[in-house]
Amino acid sequence: MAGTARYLRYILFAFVCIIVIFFISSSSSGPRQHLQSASDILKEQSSKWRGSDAQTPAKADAEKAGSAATAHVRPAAATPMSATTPNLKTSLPPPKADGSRMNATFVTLARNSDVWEIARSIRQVEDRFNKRYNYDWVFLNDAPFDDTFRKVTTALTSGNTRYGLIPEQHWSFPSFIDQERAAAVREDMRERKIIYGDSISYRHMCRYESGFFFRHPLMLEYEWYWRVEPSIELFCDIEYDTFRFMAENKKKYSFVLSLYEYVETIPTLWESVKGFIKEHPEHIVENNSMGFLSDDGGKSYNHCHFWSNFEIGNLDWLRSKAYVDYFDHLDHDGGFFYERWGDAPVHSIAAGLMLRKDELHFFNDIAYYHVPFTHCPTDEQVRLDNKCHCNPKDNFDWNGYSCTSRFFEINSMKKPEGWEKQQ
Ligand SMILES: Nc1nc2c(ncn2[C@@H]2O[C@H](COP(=O)(O)OP(=O)(O)O)[C@@H](O)[C@H]2O)c(=O)[nH]1
Ligand SMILES: *[C@@H]1O[C@H](CO)[C@@H](O)[C@H](O)[C@H]1NC(C)=O
Ligand SMILES: *[C@@H]1O[C@H](CO)[C@@H](O)[C@H](O)[C@H]1NC(C)=O
Ligand SMILES: [Mg+2]
Repeated sequence: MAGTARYLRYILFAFVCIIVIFFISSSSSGPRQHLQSASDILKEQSSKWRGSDAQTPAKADAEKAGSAATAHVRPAAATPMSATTPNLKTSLPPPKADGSRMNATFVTLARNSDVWEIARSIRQVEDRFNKRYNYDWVFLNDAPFDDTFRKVTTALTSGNTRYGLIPEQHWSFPSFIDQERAAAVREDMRERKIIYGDSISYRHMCRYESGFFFRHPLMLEYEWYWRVEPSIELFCDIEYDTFRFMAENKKKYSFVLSLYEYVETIPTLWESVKGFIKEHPEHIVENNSMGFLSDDGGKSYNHCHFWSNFEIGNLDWLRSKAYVDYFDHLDHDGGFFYERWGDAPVHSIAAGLMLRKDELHFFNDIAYYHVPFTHCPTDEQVRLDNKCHCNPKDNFDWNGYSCTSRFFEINSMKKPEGWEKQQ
């Protein structure tokens, strides 16, 4: 009997010690926890402990040189976190290790000189999303990537990195383009101070993103892509696999920001689109998003487009006959060089006419910045739940220059509470 009592005293003493330790350790975790009862703290801490014996991606022992000269291949295996240095902040569940990852990659078009700007983007994408999924990252360039670019980007990513050179014929003037006419246009746009109006490389870039990146040999190996540009920001944790979301919800194209295009850069784009519709009516689907693109049933373009510096989309759709016929038609009309057609309106019009409305998705929970616009979720609970650090005052969604209201309206979507105050 006396022995049992002594054991009980030991157990009680140990329990008190544990509670004291929890109070000490939680006192540095912010004011949120001050009013919690001990049992809440115990529950919360124990769930953190459960999360922390999960696996984290192996980094240090990653094998650096892959078999192919252009790839840095890492083992998919993960190492258990050291038991002596538990990370109590690791509250996210680990990625599924059962091969349920999607056939997907990040893709970035960049110059060597973009290295520090893309480094910032990668860091944010990894911290907010990819450290849990370790998706591959494909880098494409019209010139060979240098050592610094490869080293820095490989060090920052959790998945395999692959570096592709763009073939010359995808980054040059096609034979049917009159170079003198194109040069005259650039000179005229320079005088009119149209942004990137005098740039040849920007035009090659827009044409490449419109018609070729998804056909690069490296990209042929994937079904899904997420485009990332230099100097972007991600403001919220993304606690689910966005690629899986796209597949399971039968989505093919997605956006976070939409706006009106500069008219001067696309004066005849819609004429070219109408020519395509006439030539290939079979590619235009029922229940499309014409209402997003046009206010008069298709006679004219209202210049609304999804901002394509962010995209999560389906590569097989871009490689489909419908999309390739569309790109070829536009390409032969010459506006990538005789005007300055951007890949954003080109992708958006394709998605608006050749996908069903319900195949497009607005990623409200991907809070995002690319100069000069921000998407920050309107709903406070969304921002708190996902640890967002954007200022809601910066949200562009309901601004008069945004087309996102229009997207909500044609899809009969309910706008979030408080949207009027952000107009
Ligand atoms: N390789 C390569 N990438 C480019 C070139 N010009 C632009 N890019 C990339 O194309 C994307 C869009 O260019 P950016 O300068 O961000 O244009 P903006 O967002 O429209 O102002 C970015 O990912 C750039 O890194 C180029 O001449 N060569
Ligand atoms: C991934 O998708 C590409 C393009 O659809 C396909 O060719 C490839 O076989 C797929 N890979 C896997 C592992 O399913
Ligand atoms: C278009 O939408 C209508 C109404 O929602 C539906 O009845 C019809 O089946 C849809 N058509 C296609 C091709 O999806
Ligand atoms: Mg950019």
